[in-house]
Amino acid sequence: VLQGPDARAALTRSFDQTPVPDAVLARIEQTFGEPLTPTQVVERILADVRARGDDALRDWTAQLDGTRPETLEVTAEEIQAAQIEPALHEAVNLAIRRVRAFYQQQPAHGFLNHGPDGALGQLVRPIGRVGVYVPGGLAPLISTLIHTGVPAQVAGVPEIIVTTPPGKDGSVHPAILVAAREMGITRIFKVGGAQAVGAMAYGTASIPSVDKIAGPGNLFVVIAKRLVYGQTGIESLPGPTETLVVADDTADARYVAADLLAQAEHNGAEPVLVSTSREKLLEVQAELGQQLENLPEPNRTWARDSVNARMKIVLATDIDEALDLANLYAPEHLCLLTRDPWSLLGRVQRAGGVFVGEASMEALGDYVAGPSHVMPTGGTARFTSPVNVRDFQNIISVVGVNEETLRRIGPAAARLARAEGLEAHARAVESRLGGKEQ
Ligand code: HSO
Ligand code: ZN
Repeated sequence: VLQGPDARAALTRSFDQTPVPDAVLARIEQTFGEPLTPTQVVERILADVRARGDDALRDWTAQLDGTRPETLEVTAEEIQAAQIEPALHEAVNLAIRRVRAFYQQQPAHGFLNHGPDGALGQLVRPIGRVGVYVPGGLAPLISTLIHTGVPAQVAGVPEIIVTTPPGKDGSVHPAILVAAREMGITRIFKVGGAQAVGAMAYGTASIPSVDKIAGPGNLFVVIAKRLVYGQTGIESLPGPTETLVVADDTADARYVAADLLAQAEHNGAEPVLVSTSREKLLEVQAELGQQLENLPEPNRTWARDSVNARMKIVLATDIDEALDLANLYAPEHLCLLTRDPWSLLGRVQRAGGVFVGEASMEALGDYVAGPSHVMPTGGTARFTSPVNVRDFQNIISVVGVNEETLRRIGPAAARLARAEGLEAHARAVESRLGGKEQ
């Protein structure tokens, strides 16, 4: 149990120095025959995709996902034929509807103010083509397609493509295909990992390059997104998930444990518990042990790995310190299981999402609450936001002043230009001001 300065140290993060799990390093060495860093691996993959296009995608997919897709694109017939049980299909539709309804409320319009100055404003335009990365791996994240694609659609993006790693049998989970169909998305590619990011950045014969790549992924996907930025846009760097639960003495230990385990079963997850009560910490730890035992495999192994490798347990002196620590850590998810959680909202400064009270568990937010579950991880909530409509729009500044205004403000521009040593700028302004022949 961490306290005081130790707790602060444990919750102070460095994105660049996040330790790479041993299992990942071992897998790299096994695959490449030498101990490369994840960044070196991604650089190799990206260079290969750039040079060899589709063939590189097939080779890396065979190597890393254990299946070789001859055609990379899911056919229209496959999408059309995909079926899932009716209750799941309804759940997919409910999620789509609720995420859409949520983002339709986000103000995302421009302005153009015609006033005495003429007109100044901002045009808002959707991004042309967006690539959504849907993680596969341990679990096919059906909901991630919805939680990334729907905000893009609300923004007005005309073309959305999807990449997702195929399962060992070479197929994409039918629920992902059904969700895409319900959303009206028609282009889905069976490629994941850094190679998918490379394909969307550079384009290949099968996969068109996109203007922006969105969606979460594992360490390699995050590194790849960072490396291709500039060639294409990225919305943020959402990586392995994390949840920080603030629990006081009134919290129900069963719920606290359940919420921590729910995130722990994600690959690479970091569960954090901050409590103001030592008894509660002990209670939750006992609950955690028990609930872990009751999880079926393979989930138990996944969750236990996160708990053993990365879980942090903190005892705070009071609720103020608990919130300070939460703001320091800047968690992807901040869950408030306290006496009066609404009273704490004003103290929340840094988090991807805040989950207020017992009825609003993070797992609900993962699926059907409304806001996108793609939220900033790794402490990036200090400067970025959950996926939202603005991620899929560009702003274009409009400058349209009238002549009267030009006469009033032009001389200042010319003066600033000469102070910068930029004579041609000054003359461009003065040529319109008259009286000063060049
Ligand atoms: N909690 C994950 C998202 C997710 N959970 C998808 C289930 N499916 C990252 O926020
Ligand atoms: Zn989740």
